[in-house]
Amino acid sequence: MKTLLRIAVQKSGRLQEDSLKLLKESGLHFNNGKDQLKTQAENFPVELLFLRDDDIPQYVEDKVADAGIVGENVFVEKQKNNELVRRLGFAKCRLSIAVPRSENYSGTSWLQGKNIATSYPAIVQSFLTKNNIAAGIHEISGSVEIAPGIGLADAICDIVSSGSTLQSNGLKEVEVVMKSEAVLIANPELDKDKKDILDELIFRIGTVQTAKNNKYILMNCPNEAIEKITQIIPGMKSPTIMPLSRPGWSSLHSVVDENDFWKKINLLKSFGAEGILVIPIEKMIV
Ligand code: PRT
Ligand code: ZN
Repeated sequence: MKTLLRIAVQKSGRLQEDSLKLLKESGLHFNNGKDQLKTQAENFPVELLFLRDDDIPQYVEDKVADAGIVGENVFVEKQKNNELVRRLGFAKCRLSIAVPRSENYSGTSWLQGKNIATSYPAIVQSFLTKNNIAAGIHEISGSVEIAPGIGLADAICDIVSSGSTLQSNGLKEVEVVMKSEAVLIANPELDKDKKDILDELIFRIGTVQTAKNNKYILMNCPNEAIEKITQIIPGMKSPTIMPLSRPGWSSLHSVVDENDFWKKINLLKSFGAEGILVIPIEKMIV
């Protein structure tokens, strides 16, 4: 029987859409009809299992799934026999301690002897231990942000993204305990066939991520500017240069890092570049 790598993804929630999108961009074709428990890719030896995110690390440890996509916060909290094989760059957030806005928070010593409500007791305990603080941990599974308001705890430790949930509950963020993003985890003891499939998938994810961080850029420029432009956007090896029918001008094609792009654009214009086009890249193999 053909080996399939079983990958657990969130059944519904914040991670689901981007997880499936990344797998599709990595070239996997599958149907993900609503309420399906599992589905098999048509063109790649992968089966997807749809599960609650909190259960995924345990299933990966038990080899019910071979790999999974979860928030790093869940991976760290569960402390299962899982290996982090790739950061995926979406669902970015932080796990932070927040206290009522009226409190005069002076530093971690403020937490001494207090009660902290959280869904992440293991992460909070290790933060407290590291900071030599003895505090109570009150584990609750949802609506953590209301705990101080109803007298259940003095502080909370919860996921923060924009900060608006804290804001609307009269809380302020005082310590970032960890930063998180979606991660691909796997059982560390996969057999060779499964490991080969996982490695191929990781390679493909890499090409998608590299492509996302880069843009294809085209522009017209005076010939005397080619050298200066080449120095700031060298591309993968060197830019492609084609003469324009207008004497003294060329069309220059290159690849530019998305993060550098805005910094470089004014420089390119100052060198005389015109008609600059920036185009997304689908896959990039370096
Ligand atoms: O049903 P299931 O158990 O699978 O899902 P879930 O409800 O446990 O998780 P879900 O879908 O809410 O989140 C999945 C993962 O997304 C989390 O484990 C994080 O890694 C990541 N993530 C990214 C977030 C957020 N951003 C986020 N903003 N998870 C939760 N939130 C919540 C947070 O709990 C708080 O209530 O959003 C609120 C804060 O958001 P802001 O923007 O108001 O600060
Ligand atoms: Zn969950």
